[in-house]
Amino acid sequence: MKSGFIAVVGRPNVGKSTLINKLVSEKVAIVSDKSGTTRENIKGILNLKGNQYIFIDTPGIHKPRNLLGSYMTTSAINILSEVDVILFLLDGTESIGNGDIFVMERIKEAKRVPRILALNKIDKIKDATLEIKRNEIKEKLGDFDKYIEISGQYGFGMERLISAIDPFLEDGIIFYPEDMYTDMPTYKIITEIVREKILLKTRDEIPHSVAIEILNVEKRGKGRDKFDINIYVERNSQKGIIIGKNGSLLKEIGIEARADIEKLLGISIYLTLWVKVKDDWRKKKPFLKEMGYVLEK
Ligand SMILES: Nc1nc2c(ncn2[C@@H]2O[C@H](COP(=O)(O)OP(=O)(O)OP(=O)(O)O)[C@@H](O)[C@H]2O)c(=O)[nH]1
Ligand SMILES: [Mg+2]
Repeated sequence: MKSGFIAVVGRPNVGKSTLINKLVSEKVAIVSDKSGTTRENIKGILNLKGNQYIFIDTPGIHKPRNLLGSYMTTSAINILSEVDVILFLLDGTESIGNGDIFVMERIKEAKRVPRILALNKIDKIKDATLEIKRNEIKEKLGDFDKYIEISGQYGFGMERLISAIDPFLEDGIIFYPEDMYTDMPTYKIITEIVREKILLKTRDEIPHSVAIEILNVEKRGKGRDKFDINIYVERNSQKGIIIGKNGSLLKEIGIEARADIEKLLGISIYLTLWVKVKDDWRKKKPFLKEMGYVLEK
């Protein structure tokens, strides 16, 4: 029996969360085409052939523009020193830029642990380009303990990825029960479901300006449980957009979120969404603390 903690890191949008969901075969982390989807470290646990792989999904490492951004990037960087393996993910459809080099520098600063480089999204890359990529990686990022090419979305290269990690697992302890695939509490998963629906239906600054909080849960015995959820935005104009014409967008968000929450909980619920404005909340420490976006001491 072996186990290990594997930090999955990289720039925003390279496919970290998609990969972890695929590995764990469960939707642990929300995914979207917008950079900055993941805000916190999230564990996705895979039990395979007696081994336990604890993958840690991390927020994309970027140059922060506010306190929320610093929290996100710092969470990802801090975890680098606490794991057995670092899995650095690159988006194969893009050339290696300053963002990737910045991540590499942070990896080099962390405690030395095995480093695996995974070139992701190869479903979109021609074979001939792969050779060029390999050279570009060597030149710009240096050498890794292992190098693999994968597609998290389509599940290409998952066995090779597991085989690349295997030599670095530690003997002995299994940390989590076999039926546990994440350490995220149910209430957190619920707020993430709502956030995902908004991410998928809005654009520009709105997805980044949204924070979700469960205001109240009323357990009603034989009746349906009632959930009241707050959606915080930073501006009045954003509130209008999320609500939509005659409440149409908020209604759509509610219908889709309720369906997913019901699936998660295995019961029918009532869901009411409230949109509230908190000016510039991403810059305000007390509010970030309330939302859980602060580093543990
Ligand atoms: N073609 C292709 N697209 C992918 C693949 N993996 C992820 N994507 C897409 O890339 C986008 C970003 O995916 P995420 O998994 O949210 O990326 P992330 O690295 O977790 O992003 P952040 O949480 O913002 O740091 C989404 O639109 C995915 O559908 C892949 O293997 N192939
Ligand atoms: Mg993510």
